[in-house]
Amino acid sequence: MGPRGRLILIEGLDRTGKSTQAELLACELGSNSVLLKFPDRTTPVGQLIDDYLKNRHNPLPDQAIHLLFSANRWEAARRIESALFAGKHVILDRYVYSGAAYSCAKNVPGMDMKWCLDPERGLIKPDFTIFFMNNGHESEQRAGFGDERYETVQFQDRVKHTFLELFETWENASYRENNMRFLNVANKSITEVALEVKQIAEKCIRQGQDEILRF
Ligand code: Z5A
Ligand code: MG
Repeated sequence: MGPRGRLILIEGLDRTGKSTQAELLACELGSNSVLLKFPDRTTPVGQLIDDYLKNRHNPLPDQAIHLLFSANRWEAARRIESALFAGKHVILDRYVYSGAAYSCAKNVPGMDMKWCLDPERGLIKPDFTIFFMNNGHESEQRAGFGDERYETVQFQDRVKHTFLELFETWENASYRENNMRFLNVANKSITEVALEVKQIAEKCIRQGQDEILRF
């Protein structure tokens, strides 16, 4: 059996170009890669999530939608594992960190970070996470901002702080140092960001690692 594929996550703040770059990276890696976007709106669970995000008056409780986002990842868990063991690189567009950061930023009593992370325990952890950041409020100038439920400047500010708290307090230092990179994409063209992402991904692939990490 050949070496297993790498699990590479592109995470980050809203409208920072995650989907654009995840697609470009998957193209770059070609048929030896699989691209998965979360939420995956094509599954039955994903359709409930899509309704929730598009309909601001959907009465689903915060706890229930949080668990649906997590279930949407569990739906894909076996597919991810099989692809990795078949030697394919799996590129993720958002994942567990978005799940915890958006829900926790709602400040719902009882839904603290631990509560938000608990349903994710056991999911495969990315071999490498690239986190896209920008300066201030560039995201809201980008196409489509404001179309869905969480897309307000005020909420995005809270999400940004929650992401940082999540990495500083809940992620271990070794993962932060060796398996993560914060990438400032402010004022960079799509091509410039793509080149940086490609270099990071190639390094991760070269380094290799047999052991599967888990949340
Ligand atoms: N959510 C959650 O609550 N819990 C969870 O567990 C998960 C998600 C997984 C929908 O997610 C919502 O679900 C999201 C988080 C929450 N809520 N919010 N906010 P989604 O992933 O479906 O969200 P989206 O609608 O795809 O937006 P996005 O992911 O934030 O956008 P993006 O992928 O970062 O950006 P993009 O689509 O690649 O690019 C946006 C535009 O900018 C587009 O017109 C590009 O052409 C342009 N672009 C991209 N890069 C550049 C550069 N470098 N320069 C100039 N313009 C650029
Ligand atoms: Mg996206």
